[in-house]
Amino acid sequence: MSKRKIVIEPDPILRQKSEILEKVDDELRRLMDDMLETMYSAPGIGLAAVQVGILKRLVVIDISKEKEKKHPLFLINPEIISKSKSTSIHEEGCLSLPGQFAEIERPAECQIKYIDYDGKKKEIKAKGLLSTCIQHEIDHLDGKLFIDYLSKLKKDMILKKLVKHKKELNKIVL
Ligand code: GNR
Ligand code: NI
Repeated sequence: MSKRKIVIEPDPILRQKSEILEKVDDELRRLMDDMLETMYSAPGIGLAAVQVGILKRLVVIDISKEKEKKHPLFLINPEIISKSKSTSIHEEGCLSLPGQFAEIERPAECQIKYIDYDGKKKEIKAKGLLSTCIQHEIDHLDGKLFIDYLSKLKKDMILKKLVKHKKELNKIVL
């Protein structure tokens, strides 16, 4: 397994739509393993393939707490089948928006279908943090970030900070 580099906003790739995967093979499983390692090391509770520069409809999630047993979820071609009318508000962060957090309102519950690590069709119903995280990740697959739900003023403030942050990062690398 190897850790991959996470793409930081602003970057045009984060705005592109990811493509459906046609087959589940060892190469894809290798990529999922790398994504999981990258997510755990960040640390984060979810990661979409586009965040490591790959425009495929692929997500890894693990919302288990530090002391609990790890419980990774691998979602290939995830699709929301239904969303609840009731909403909930969670503070969200994103590994592509380091240091930025905001309260975002989304449907409280969702039902999704996807293909799992072994290529089997699955369906799950999610609520709470898992539901929030799944919706955040599926947004990534459609080129959407949580800052898109904020007012233009708040969004521009965050983008300005990220431009500055990326310049600092480049100074260290170069
Ligand atoms: O690590 C993450 N935490 C998080 C917290 C609340 C709602 C969504 C998330 S996902 C985020 C990792 C990430 O950027 N996934 O795309
Ligand atoms: Ni994210």
